[in-house]
Formats: sequence, C-alpha cells, structure tokens
Amino acid sequence: MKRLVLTLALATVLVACLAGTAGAVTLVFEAEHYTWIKPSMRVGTGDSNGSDSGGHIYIPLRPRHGEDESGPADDGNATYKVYVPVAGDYTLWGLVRWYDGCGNSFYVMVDDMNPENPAYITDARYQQWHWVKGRTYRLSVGYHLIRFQYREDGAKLDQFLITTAEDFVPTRHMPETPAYLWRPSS
Ligand SMILES: [Ca+2]
Ligand SMILES: [Ca+2]
Repeated sequence: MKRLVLTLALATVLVACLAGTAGAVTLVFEAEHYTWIKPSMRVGTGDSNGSDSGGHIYIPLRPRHGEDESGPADDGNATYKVYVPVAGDYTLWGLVRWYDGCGNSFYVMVDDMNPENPAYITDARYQQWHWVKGRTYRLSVGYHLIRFQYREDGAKLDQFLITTAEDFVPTRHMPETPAYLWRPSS
C-alpha cells in the first residue's frame, strides 16, 4: 500500500512536469521596466490618446518629423535582460502606438545587437494603442537580451511579450511577469 501511494505521488509529479513543459509559455514585460535605456529613447506616462499601462517608452517627435524612411537620428534604445525558463520558438509582440507612417516602427534586436539587417516591427494603424506582431526567435533556457531601438521618431511602446503559443493574438494589456526580467536594482 505504501509503495502504491508513493508510485501515485511520483506519477502525479511526472504528469505535473509534463503539463508544465507542454503548456505554452508567455512572458510579458512593461516597456518602462527596462534593464537599460539609452537616449533618445525616453519614458513617458499618461498617453492622452488612449491609456497605457503604467507608462511607456518612446522616441520623441523631432522638430522636423521624419518624412521618409531615411533612417534614425541616433541609436536610442531600451534593452531587457529576460530569463527564458523553457527552450522554444518564441513569437514577439509589441503593444505600440504609432504617430503616422513616418513614425511607425522600432528596430528589434534579440541577443545580436549589431545585425546586418536588423528586424523591425511596424504596421499601418496610427494614433491608437494596439498589438503588432514581430518575428519568431528560437530561444534556449537562460538569459536573453531584447532591444527596441529608434527607427522612426514618434513611435511608442507600452508592453511587449514573447510567447510559444503560435496562434495567440493579444488584444489588451497583459499582466506582466517581472520574475523573468533582470534589472540592476533587483
Ligand atoms: Ca514608416
Ligand atoms: Ca507600460
């Protein structure tokens, strides 16, 4: 009887572990809770045109707002040192608010901070907080660096997430998972 109980307990633990690895992993970060930030990336609060959650980061509009895709004025960015608990293919999403067609993108770097052709997130929905989908990255267990960088002025980021759920489409603010973010003060 004792052995049976032990076997059942062990089986329960095994099932729990399997469920843990089989389930999707979604890690959510508030953009304003960066690990490091470099101007001209700045922190903003209380976006008057729709609510952000606790603040956002943004590239200020330049006196002469960009009028084409000629490139950024500097390499202002925010970097996040995130802990990935389960290896997998993670799709990145950003909760953004774009100014216009010349203020609607961020470069996104993952681990390689000097890529030859940096990826970026963009779409054509302006003056409204909404989620935009980025690339999918194969990530190992451990710490990874995720950076959002100036590509066009007037772009804002409230939150971002990485998820192993391929068909997941975020539609609103998500509860953040701060335990998976390294910050100098923590
Ligand atoms: Ca653009
Ligand atoms: Ca936020």
